[in-house]
Amino acid sequence: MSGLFVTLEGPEGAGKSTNREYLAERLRAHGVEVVLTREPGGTPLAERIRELLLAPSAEPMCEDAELLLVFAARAQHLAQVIRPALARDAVVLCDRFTDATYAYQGGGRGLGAERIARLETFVQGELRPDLTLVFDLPVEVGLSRAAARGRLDRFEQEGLAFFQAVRDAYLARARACPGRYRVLDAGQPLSGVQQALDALLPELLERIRG
Ligand code: T5A
Repeated sequence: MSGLFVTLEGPEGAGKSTNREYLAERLRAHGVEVVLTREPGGTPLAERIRELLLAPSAEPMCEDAELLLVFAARAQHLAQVIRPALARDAVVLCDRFTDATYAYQGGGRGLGAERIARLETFVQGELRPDLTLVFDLPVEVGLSRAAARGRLDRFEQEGLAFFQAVRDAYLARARACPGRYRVLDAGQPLSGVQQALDALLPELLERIRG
């Protein structure tokens, strides 16, 4: 077996957390070591940075501070969790990674992709996900799912145009590099999304078994 770095992406409320548990169970049933993690966060220190990023604050967070905090959390996460797991040939299922930075800070906030790419190389070196699952759905549907959970975080308080730009950025990235991305219809009932994941399982297992 060889390690595999799989990221789950998509706009708010797309079902990434729900489905990463499902996918992890399916892989474990085949004897695969799966490390489930998330961004921003994934280590105690990175989770503290996550709190800073998500908490609504009276002092507006400037865009550069947001971008650097996201990458600071990522550097810690890579060093403590992701690289060690891949080095021992585990499968890493990560709820959001750098595609989220291109979508939220790039698409949503309008920061240039070149600046993000420079930080990506600085923090990650050559490391990129092997496979990225984009859970795609209309932004209104995702936001209403997120709102049903109660209090909104700092990102969830953004307007529809922000989330439309996030969704568009994800889809543009998937179109530009179809080998790495699989776009799933996350607006359908959960059973349908899970059937789509089941259909992906043979490909995943083949890649894991090298
Ligand atoms: N961020 C993150 C950046 O700006 N830059 C970055 O680089 C990174 C890494 C993180 C925030 O940080 C930002 C983006 C985010 O705003 P988060 O918690 O990871 O926050 O992201 P959220 O999208 O806010 O997480 P959510 O929990 O809202 O979404 P999920 O995980 O996609 O959805 P999930 O599984 O929790 O499901 C939401 C609800 O919908 C239901 C579930 O039961 C749940 O109640 N649901 C469905 N209902 C009907 N049909 C289906 N198919 C369903 N699937 C799920």
